[in-house]
Amino acid sequence: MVNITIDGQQVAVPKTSTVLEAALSLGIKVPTLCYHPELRVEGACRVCMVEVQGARSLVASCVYPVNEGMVVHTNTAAVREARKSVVELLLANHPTECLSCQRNLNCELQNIAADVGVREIRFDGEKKNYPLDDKNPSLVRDQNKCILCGRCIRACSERQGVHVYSFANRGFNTTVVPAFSLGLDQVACTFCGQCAAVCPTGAIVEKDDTEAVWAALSDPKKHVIVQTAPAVRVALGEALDLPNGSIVTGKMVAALKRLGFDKVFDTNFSADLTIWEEGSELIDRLTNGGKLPMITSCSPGWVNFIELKYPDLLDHLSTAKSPQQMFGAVAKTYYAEKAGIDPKDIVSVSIMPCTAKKAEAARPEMNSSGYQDVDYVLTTRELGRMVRAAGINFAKLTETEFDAPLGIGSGAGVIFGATGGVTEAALRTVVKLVSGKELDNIEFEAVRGMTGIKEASVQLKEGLTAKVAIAHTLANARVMLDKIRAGEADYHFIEIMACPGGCSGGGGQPIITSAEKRQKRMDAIYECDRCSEIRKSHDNPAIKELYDTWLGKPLGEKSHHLLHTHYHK
Ligand code: HC1
Repeated sequence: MVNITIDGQQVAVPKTSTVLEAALSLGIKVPTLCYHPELRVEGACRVCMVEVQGARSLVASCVYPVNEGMVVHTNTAAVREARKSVVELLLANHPTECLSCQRNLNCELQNIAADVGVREIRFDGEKKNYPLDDKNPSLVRDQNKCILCGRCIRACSERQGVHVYSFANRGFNTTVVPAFSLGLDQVACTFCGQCAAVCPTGAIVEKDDTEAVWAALSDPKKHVIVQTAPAVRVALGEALDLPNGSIVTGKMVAALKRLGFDKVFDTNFSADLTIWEEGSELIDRLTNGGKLPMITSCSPGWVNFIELKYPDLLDHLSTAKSPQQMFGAVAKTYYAEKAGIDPKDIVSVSIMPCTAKKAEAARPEMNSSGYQDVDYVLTTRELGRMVRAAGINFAKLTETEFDAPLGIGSGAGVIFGATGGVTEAALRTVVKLVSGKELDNIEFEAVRGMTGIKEASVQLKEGLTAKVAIAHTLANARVMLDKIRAGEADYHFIEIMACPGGCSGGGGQPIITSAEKRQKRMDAIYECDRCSEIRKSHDNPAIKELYDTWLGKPLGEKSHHLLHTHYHK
């Protein structure tokens, strides 16, 4: 440990700490922009400058290491002036369209400008005039709002191992761009949205589909239904001024009804359906010599990644569609028939924690109902904005139940939203299907938690043990796929989710900047499971009815047509 003094307070910190980390440990707020606690430090923006006694000039605290006996001042006239100048220089060529920016009131640059006391833009610099990169279904990049912090570059390369972005050019012309300045639709982008999740400004945001949904809601000829993903219920509250990790399932349903949706359904329903189909596929591969390890296919950022980077391994992917797309196909066929509504009049909306879900819904093959199965995908952030626009006092809403039958889901369905959850949900059902016995303990602690790659062995029945692995983030997916290529992956089943922590850390969730906050969402997901009346997918009565009255059996002909898909090399 090293002893240092910051603003007159003494503190002992690990000798590998930076001055910023030491200050934060004392609760001293130092403004930062290029710094992100989960990414490598860069020291690019200089807004975190502090005074270190004996140093020749002010130092960037995010990269400056502590030393024994160091004395630091974070609040001197020189520090305040320097930080203000840095922010003023950033604003000199930044568009002044805060009021119409998607990140208005949620922009780190805006907040810091307010904190350091910028009251006028003293330097009226040359503005940039780059075209919008908006030709893909998921993300919009506006380089004019980019402050060159490099957080998107680091998230895409370190966290995701995808390496779409890099710096280009010099001086005033420096930009952050995909290769050859191409649009995201023309490069190997997975649309996971982790770049948007770390962007401090409105330079990378989700494509906003709220106007199209408002239009559908005000069209009296349309029957507008909505499904809500497992991880939305533990994060939407954050967008509406409730504490991080609040479980807002009932309020979310109430808000969606207030917005005018005709039916509010739950993606947990189709997560249970996925378990039936994917679990049966696993058993089929285990017993009939199919390709192993079988890998989950519900995270669309992950599916894009394997298609783009490891197409030779595509036959490892389960052919089961994601719960979002199973829901879409069932809604415009089974539900339409049951409710006596022409599917052409149904508008199917989903609320997802994920930007890649927009691209998934737009895939040309996702039309097994004869129509686009899911018409619009909104992120958790977009739903938050709609609730605000409607003037709904979210905190005061009375909790409301999902509609039946597509709103009936199990605890196994809800844990899809946390890394390890799909595996745990699958094991709860596969053990029953293989052994005929119900599990005594359905909570598989070994597959839970934030470790990047987890492994476990589970006895399915006497003499048959399944070896499973779980990876979250695409950088960890890469490790797993390299292992398969090298013939070193002796697993039967692998779960891969593109985002850190699984969908709870999705690129469309309210923006958070710490692993602790993500953990709170995960804890909330497991709490939702513990409180569920039904905890295993095979106990969901609405799914039983779906098979008994309409689908037939898992992996049957109708299932094959509606619930399974193929991939692109
Ligand atoms: Fe997910 Fe899934 S868990 S992919 O993260 O399988 O987005 O929440 O809805 O489809 O169920 C996302 C979450 C989500 C699907 C389910």
